[in-house]
Amino acid sequence: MIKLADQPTIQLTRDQIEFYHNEGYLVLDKLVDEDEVDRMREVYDRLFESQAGRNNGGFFDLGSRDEGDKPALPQMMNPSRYAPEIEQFTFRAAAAQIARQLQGPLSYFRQDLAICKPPGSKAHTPWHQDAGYNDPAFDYDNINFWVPLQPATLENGCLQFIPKSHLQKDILPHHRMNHDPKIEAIECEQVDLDKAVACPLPPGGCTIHHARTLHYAGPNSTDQPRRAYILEFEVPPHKRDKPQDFPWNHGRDTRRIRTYSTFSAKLSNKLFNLRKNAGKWFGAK
Ligand SMILES: O=C(O)CCC(=O)C(=O)O
Repeated sequence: MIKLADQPTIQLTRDQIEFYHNEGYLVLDKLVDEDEVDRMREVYDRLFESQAGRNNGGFFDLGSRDEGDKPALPQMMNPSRYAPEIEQFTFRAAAAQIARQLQGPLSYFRQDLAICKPPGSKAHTPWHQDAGYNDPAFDYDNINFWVPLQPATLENGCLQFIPKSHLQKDILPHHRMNHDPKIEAIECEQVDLDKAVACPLPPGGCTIHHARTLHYAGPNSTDQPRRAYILEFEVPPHKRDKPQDFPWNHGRDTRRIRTYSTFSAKLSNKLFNLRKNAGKWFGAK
């Protein structure tokens, strides 16, 4: 079983904690050291080169129909599943410490993911609320740590947020990107763009956002990939008195869903989840 590396403590100030709860996001200039970022970048590029997870629905194109071999906006679920050495880096332990300060002692790691915008990619990540992908019968207070492995700028697609958009409990109306049920990404229909705040970051810094905070990332007009490594932390979700309906999730027919539904993918994902939960129950931090 993998044991996470011991970590230096990052203590948020009271102002930072208040800012996160009031605004729905927070910017930290440093989550991990640059040498960790360099080591992580090597692993990351290897994983994207091999399209790890393609056969079980864990690697897909977020922003198009995903019909060819070269996704325009490649996303990988659970990169640490394919490269367990990621758990020896400080990303997860450092983020977990901060997550507990924001979510309380029940906070636990849910998953990691990675979204890479290739050089010159015109693909934007549409405005959305992460909870719009989840079960509409529950309220989620999950948080995402978004860590760039090179500078994140307006030119290569840093994250942008709509402050306070997490305060309203109901998820806003969304649709599948381009109204196309074959595309994974969802897009919000009500965004006040005048309120958008762009958050450029140095490598190894991070933005932290709530599952209801509206966010977006623009295209990458540079000649280098924009690599983002993302960690999600959860507290047990609350069952809503009245479930919402997310019509954008009905009739979804993406390549990811089709791949995910094959017998071998189901088996491999089930085994992965069993191993992950066993780690949680039997003491892996
Ligand atoms: O990296 C991106 O383009 C989008 C990231 C995102 O939507 C998220 O971290 O929730």
